[in-house]
Amino acid sequence: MKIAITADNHLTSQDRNSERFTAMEDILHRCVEFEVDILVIAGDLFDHANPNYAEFETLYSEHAPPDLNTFIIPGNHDHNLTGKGFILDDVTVFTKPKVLSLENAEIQILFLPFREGATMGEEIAPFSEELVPHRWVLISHGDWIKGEKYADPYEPGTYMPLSKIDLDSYKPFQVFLGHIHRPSNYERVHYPGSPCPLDITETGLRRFLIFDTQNGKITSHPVNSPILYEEETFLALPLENELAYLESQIKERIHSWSIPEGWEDNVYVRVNVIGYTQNRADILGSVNLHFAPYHFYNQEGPDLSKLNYVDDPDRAHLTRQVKNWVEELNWKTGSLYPGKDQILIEALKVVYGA
Ligand SMILES: [Mn+2]
Repeated sequence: MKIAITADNHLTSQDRNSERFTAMEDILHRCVEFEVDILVIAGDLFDHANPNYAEFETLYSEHAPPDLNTFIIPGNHDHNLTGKGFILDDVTVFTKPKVLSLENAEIQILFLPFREGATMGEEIAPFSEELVPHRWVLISHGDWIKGEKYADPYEPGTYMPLSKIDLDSYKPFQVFLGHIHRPSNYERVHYPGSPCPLDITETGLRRFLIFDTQNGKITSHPVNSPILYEEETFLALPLENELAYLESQIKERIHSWSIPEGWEDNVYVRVNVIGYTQNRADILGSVNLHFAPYHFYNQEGPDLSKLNYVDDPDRAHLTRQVKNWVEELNWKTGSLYPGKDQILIEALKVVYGA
């Protein structure tokens, strides 16, 4: 049995955000393609508490495979979502915690709708006798707290937390959560992420997940969202081959997006170039050329406001020297340390006095 998981679709109306409906449509098409049996929407299907059920239903009726069963839980945005809003037989909303035992799959699914002020641990506890360790899957909407301790649920900004203690006590096989829009995986905890970005802060390729109960495997599948955002900053240096230096960074960064061929037109990118150059116009030309297959976010064009023109052979020589030193540094990586790029930027501020 194949279970597709999405969340945080944040549908408003076709008028306001047709792109979010298009991303949902793509997921439904992929459900046909992959012969998905169950589609799970782990909260925030709708952006707000008075959703337009009918527009979703129209889309669903047109594109969902006929034998698909869809299970939805409310998230913090659509917390009062109700099954009464849907007239489709194959769409079920769980407004209360519910254990579903899948026939032939030897697996239980616990659906925990978002409940304000609750922790996931509290909501799982009543089912602890019923759930078979390592043979059940959790679907909910909230924050995964990485630490060993419970986070204070009353602390602002924490939504229905799930802790490591909960995982260790109740032993779900896998956990699929809505709420965090960035696609992420932490051991057993998986956020499919928003399938269509809500704004420029939600960068990168979007995805949904498929959990195959046959082999227990989870696969990630890109969503052909009509909007994808990227934001990139490049460092220009007054080297002899400064354009080649910039171009290699740009190529590397675009490659790292992993945008499938033919999706270039979906990408809206914000580009900053900082640093020092001997020719600002050449830099602009190079950026425009390499990003030509994509759109600039908000039609803003690349931001070169922090790119300084320099014409000083001595300082250029120093720049090359410093760049080599930094590159040769045996430097620790990790969030506690500044990256080599940051070190270079700070060093060049000294060289150029700005
Ligand atoms: Mn959300």
